[in-house]
Amino acid sequence: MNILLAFLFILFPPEDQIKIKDAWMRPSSEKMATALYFVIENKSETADTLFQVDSDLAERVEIHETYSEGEMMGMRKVDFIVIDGQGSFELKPGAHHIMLMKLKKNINDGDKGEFVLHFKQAGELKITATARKPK
Ligand SMILES: [Cu+2]
Repeated sequence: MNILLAFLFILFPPEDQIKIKDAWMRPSSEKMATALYFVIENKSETADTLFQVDSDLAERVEIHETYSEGEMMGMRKVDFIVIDGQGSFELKPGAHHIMLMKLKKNINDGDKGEFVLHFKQAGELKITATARKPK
């Protein structure tokens, strides 16, 4: 029985090495920008890297971090986010986020948007985010 289970495990490796939780975005307007947030959970032993996010909602999508320099707060593009093996990473207001620039349409409270996340190990992952105001 155990041999059979091991065999099945090889044939069908668990798909959700990466789990995305609580995906949400801020309501915004056409031509403006907004941010997408979610929690990444890495169930695998190996570290993984998020390096690209695609969306039909915006003309440009970038991974951003928030930084402070003295009294000044700003945000800037980063090339990737690393999630440790058996670790998690939270994108949230005031920290890392996915920046959606030049929105192609209004995003209203309750609207849903689809995104494709690209990970080095886990590959492509499709997620749905709901628009809501920050809690
Ligand atoms: Cu930003």
